[in-house]
Amino acid sequence: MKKIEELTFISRQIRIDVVKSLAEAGSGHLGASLGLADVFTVLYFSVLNHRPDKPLWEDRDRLILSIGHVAPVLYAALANAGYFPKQELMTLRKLGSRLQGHPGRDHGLPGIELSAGSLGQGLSVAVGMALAAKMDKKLWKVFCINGDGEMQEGSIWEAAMSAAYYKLDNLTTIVDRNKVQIDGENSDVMEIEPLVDKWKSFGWDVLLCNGNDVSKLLKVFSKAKSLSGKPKVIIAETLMGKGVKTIENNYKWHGKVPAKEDVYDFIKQINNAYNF
Ligand SMILES: Cc1ncc(C[n+]2csc(CCOP(=O)(O)OP(=O)(O)O)c2C)c(N)n1
Ligand SMILES: [Mg+2]
Repeated sequence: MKKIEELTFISRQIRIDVVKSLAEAGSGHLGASLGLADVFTVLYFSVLNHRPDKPLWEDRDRLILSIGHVAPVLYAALANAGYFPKQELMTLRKLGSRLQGHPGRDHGLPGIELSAGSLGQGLSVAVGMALAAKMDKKLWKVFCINGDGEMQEGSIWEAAMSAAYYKLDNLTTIVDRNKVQIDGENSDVMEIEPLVDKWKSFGWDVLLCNGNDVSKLLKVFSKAKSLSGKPKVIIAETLMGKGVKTIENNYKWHGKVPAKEDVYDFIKQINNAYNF
């Protein structure tokens, strides 16, 4: 099987797992979890240097999820990569589960690098880790996932400024550019454009990419890897709800889940999107 076909197959599985686990939970964030399925697939199955059998391997690349609300796609990627048994996905948000609505390091789930949920913090943590790696002369890399609504947090720009100052070319952040957030379009809440110019002016290398195309994502990560001297940001253009046509690009699905009786239809739509 070709690499791209394999990754595409995995991203479909991750989308299905996200839908099933959220429907079982009865609450949570479906929209951006579906939108980010391709980014997580490419990261966990191609880009990251990691060992699911040894989650705390010292030389692993670190993936910092700043937008903790998309925990379902992180959990689905980790389970499919072999960090923990897939059946545990169905315990999402249940009392006592290691899979809480937002990731918590102290819940004992392997592969979780940061307790997250309060927006605007992950990039600062990623900067600290990347700086630590540089100081210790370690070769591992740091990747961060941010939301576009999250760009409205002032702390993002403080972190961005420091990353450029310290020339952290071992840091790549991915901005989920779905153009929507909890209450509507980013531009109706607080415009974040011109986003490329903003990052450039903060001293970052900026790459734009279709975040719902695994082959384009592979290329952009490879391009990012080849750049040195500055931190890198990949602005990944995604669709909220990607794969389930009837909910795509609708901000009302930021924090909604399908009813159990709709799961079959949602999975059917995902399979149709993949010509399955
Ligand atoms: C500091 C903070 N403020 C508000 C929230 C509530 N909140 C959770 S997700 C979200 C929307 C963020 O927008 P975006 O990053 O675009 O995520 P998307 O809606 O695309 O999933 C908000 C306001 C939060 N988690 N943390
Ligand atoms: Mg958004």
